[in-house]
Amino acid sequence: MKSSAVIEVIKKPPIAVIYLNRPEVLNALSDELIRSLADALEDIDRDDAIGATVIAGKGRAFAAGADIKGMVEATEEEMAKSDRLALWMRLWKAKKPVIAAVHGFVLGGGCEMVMGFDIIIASEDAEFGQPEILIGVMPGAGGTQRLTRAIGKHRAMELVLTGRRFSARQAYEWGLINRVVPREILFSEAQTLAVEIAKRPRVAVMRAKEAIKKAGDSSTEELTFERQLFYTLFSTEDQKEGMRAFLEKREPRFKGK
Ligand code: DAK
Repeated sequence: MKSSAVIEVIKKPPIAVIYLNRPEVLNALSDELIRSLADALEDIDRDDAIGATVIAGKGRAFAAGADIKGMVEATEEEMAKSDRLALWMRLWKAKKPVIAAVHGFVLGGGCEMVMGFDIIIASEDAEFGQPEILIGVMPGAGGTQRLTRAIGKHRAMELVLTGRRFSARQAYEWGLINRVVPREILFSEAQTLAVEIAKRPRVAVMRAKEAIKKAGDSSTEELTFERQLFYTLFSTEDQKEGMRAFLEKREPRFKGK
């Protein structure tokens, strides 16, 4: 699997490492990036030399969310037609374990992406959040479902309705992530764990992953329900105002419609 302009793929059997590589926009998750990542994970699933993957971000963030530029002017109909959820679902269908090694901003779709992966290791500087409400929308890639499952209804409600960010330490205390480590050892921690898992019997690892997801992950139906609500917001004035305000670097003026 080759690297593309927006991701870098390095195979170091028995593991693979994938870097999100749009540092100039804090690794904003464009459709092209998600498609490249899904292609890479599917290639890794077919590669007998690889048993686990580490995903990390280049630059000062893991990912600040889906690419707002690519959504700002979309209509509800266009969003529904784009079928982005199907694209994102490909990421979470990876059969081999995926370990996210996150630092800096882990926001919106960035947070949603890693919640759908298998293990999350964060550096002390990582900041999580679902800030979509601040730009006139709501989480649309599993945030309302997976965050609620992980940390409970009341905490998820406060975070999603305010858009406030929370620290790696807080994420750990709430049970959202596996551990918090100093930035200098983030990558080596993730890599060591990936190698350990990659050395375990491959088929048993994949079956165990599948079984745990059945017990603790969101169903396609739940994600579809959330996505439909998310798309309806693209017919509101507040979505246009919120996203335009972000891109124009000004405060939004919401009207409640
Ligand atoms: N999209 C596009 N560009 C972004 C971006 C984003 N999400 N986040 C940052 N950037 C760009 C900025 O515009 C800026 O670009 P230039 O002005 O330099 O051209 C550059 O990255 C650096 O950002 P800042 O200058 O803003 O850096 P600061 O340190 O001042 O602030 C920040 C960092 C992370 C606090 C801030 O950038 C920020 O608030 N970013 C937006 C965070 C956000 O709102 N994220 C949620 C986006 S909505 C779905 C799938 C996915 C989703 C929904 C549905 N389906 C499958 C249905 C997900 C939706 C979202 O994630």
